[in-house]
Amino acid sequence: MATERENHREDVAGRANVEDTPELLAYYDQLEGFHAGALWTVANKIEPWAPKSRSVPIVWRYKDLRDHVVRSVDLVTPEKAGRRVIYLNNPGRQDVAAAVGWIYAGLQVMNPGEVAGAHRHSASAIRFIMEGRGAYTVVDGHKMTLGANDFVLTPNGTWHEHGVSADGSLCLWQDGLDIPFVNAMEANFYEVHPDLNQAVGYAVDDMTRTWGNPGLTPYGESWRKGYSPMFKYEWAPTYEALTKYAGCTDGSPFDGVMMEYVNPVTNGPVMQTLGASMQMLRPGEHTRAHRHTGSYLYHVAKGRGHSIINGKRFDWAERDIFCVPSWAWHEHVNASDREDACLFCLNDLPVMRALGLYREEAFGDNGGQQPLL
Ligand code: GTQ
Repeated sequence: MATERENHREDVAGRANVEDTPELLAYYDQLEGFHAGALWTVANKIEPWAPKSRSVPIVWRYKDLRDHVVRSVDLVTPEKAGRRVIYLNNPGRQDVAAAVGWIYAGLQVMNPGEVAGAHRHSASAIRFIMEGRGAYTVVDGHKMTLGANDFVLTPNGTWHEHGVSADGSLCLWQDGLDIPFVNAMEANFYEVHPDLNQAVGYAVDDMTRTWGNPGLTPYGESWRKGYSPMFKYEWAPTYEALTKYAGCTDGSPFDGVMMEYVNPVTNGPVMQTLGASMQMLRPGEHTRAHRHTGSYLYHVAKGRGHSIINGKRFDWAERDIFCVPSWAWHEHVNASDREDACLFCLNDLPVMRALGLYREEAFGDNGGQQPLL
């Protein structure tokens, strides 16, 4: 395992260490003219000792952003904007519009009675409901009603549209998509629904009612698509599951009591490219620091506390969103001695695991990083 010191040493045997000479510089110019280059001029950059994320750890505070997001309601219509969204723009990832790594995220807002038309794309999406009554999403003709902390999937290639019923209230939610990843793969297609809105063809919430029953699967039904048929995961059963599990486990020293959302047919991730989990930090809990590959976007579903990411402290409260870039040290602290805190996490772990790129490491034995700030 490369240490931090080794990461900065590029002059070791076996690593590129060629000094520029006028002759070499002229040679590089010549190669460039033929769209070629000498590997030793880039080798140490393109083959780092350990992952070097360009993403910056950030917390997006809801108290700072909410009013700005709501302002967009007066500025643009969903018809004109397609999706009325303010996206999270990581300073290290502006070129690909990512919140962290290859994950895009945004805050979408909708008034009662508004609808954002149906479309489909190669990117997969989730939405995590933040506030409001009456929000719904339609996925391939299945309508899902959505409340706070519910989490809904719109997988790769599915038609989807969002709206708020006329008797609802102003709704805000977090979108999370693998747009930057699919663009990096140069595989993104996009299509608008010919009728602009889909016909609802099933009983409301049928997919969760069919596939979302603990320990039971519908007799005689089959599902072979690459994503979960349980399009919506509700907050109440999620919190109940965490509470039950917390009653009989010590949890992980690094993550507290954590559960992954799964495809009930495979027990694997909810979609092929995006995974999600919810973790409970018990009152006063301070997790041990570790790091792993993959990009992680946390949404504070409940409570308040802070996380130390690469030595820097980030305070968070309910509805704040923060990111942990690949291979960044991180530990979480629940600030309350009485209440638990819950963190929803969207990540690209399914990609890391499927491609054999997942790796993790604990931070020594001292139980935590020393915050620099
Ligand atoms: O709702 O389908 O924030 O396609 C960005 C792109 C949301 C969506 C976003 C999208 C959507």
